[in-house]
Amino acid sequence: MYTQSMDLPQGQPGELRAVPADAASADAEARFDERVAADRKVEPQDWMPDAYRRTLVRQISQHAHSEVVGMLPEGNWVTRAPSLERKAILLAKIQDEGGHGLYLYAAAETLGTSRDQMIAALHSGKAKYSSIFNYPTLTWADMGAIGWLVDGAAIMNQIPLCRCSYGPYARAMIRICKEESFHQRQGFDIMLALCRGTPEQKAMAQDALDRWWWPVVMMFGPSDADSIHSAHTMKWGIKRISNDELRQKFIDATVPQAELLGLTIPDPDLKWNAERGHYDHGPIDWDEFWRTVNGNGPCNRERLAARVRAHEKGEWVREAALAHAAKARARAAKAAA
Ligand code: BYC
Repeated sequence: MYTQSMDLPQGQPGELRAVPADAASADAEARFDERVAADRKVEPQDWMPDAYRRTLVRQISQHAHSEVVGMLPEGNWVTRAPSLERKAILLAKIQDEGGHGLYLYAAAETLGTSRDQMIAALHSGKAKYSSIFNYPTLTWADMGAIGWLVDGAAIMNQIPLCRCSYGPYARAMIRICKEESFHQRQGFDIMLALCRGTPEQKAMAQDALDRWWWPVVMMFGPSDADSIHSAHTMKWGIKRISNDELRQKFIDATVPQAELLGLTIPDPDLKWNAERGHYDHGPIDWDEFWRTVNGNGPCNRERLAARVRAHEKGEWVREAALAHAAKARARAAKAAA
């Protein structure tokens, strides 16, 4: 779907072109504000403020990197899935995450930033990816917890992004959310099977919930008071719902699911507040969050090293694809002559 958006005026095939800021006429900014206020999509060929472009590239590339790095903790369990069916499902899910990364890199490319630039920023440690993928996957129940909780949190965060003001990002999110919903169900299904199984299996499910709960609650980002980007991203219609509101929605939706599984959420302060109509929760360990975001979580180094290794090992594939494309172009040119 993005190849159409990439087809910008005066561009050569394969060349990234975005309308430069200095192409703006005097009233371009007013037209941009009007468009956003009227909830009409901003498209790649439209004029946009530089700060809007930069913030989109930051968020979309961070999101794309999260999808791709997010393949690693699950990839760790493909060979150890307990049945052929579970293996096939897990493989399909991981493959979906790679696809999500691809849609998102393509959406960011429409803003004039190449995939090579984004990947170089990830590999040099400059670009972020979601904190959640820096935690280890120790047992099969972690595959259930990731699907149920991590994908569950991702859906909560991503559904509002389907209404994001930037067209290519919003359209990518629609497809991604459909797939995430399947991912969430497969995770819950793993948890349900374990909770209906032997006492050891149920204990494994509880242990996974104990380890993943707080990192997932943190996934929504810093509290609203500390969210440096929210004011702008909300004004521009990129973000529609704040970090804390999404976190609360996630907790409210997940508590009954844990009850159905017969599992205990590891938060002694978690209780229904009838006055607010929401669950109250205990304090979040923001030191742990920032430690992980800043590169010092349990698996940050391992994850980045695995990505860099995979990229280097894939060099020959990229070279072969480019060589093949060049030969095909030459053949087509010869045939046309
Ligand atoms: N981890 O001002 P704030 C998936 C950073 S993958 C790391 O609130 P913003 C899946 C933030 O970037 C789903 N960093 O920022 C895949 C900023 O730093 P910079 C991933 C975080 O952008 C495989 C600083 O903290 N989802 O579902 O307004 C298998 C201040 O934050 C995090 C997305 O990427 C974090 N958790 O709001 C299974 C969704 N949180 O950039 C599942 C798209 C915050 O200034 N992204 N930071 O250096 C967003 O919605 C927003 O970017 C966030 C943060 C809500 C994450």
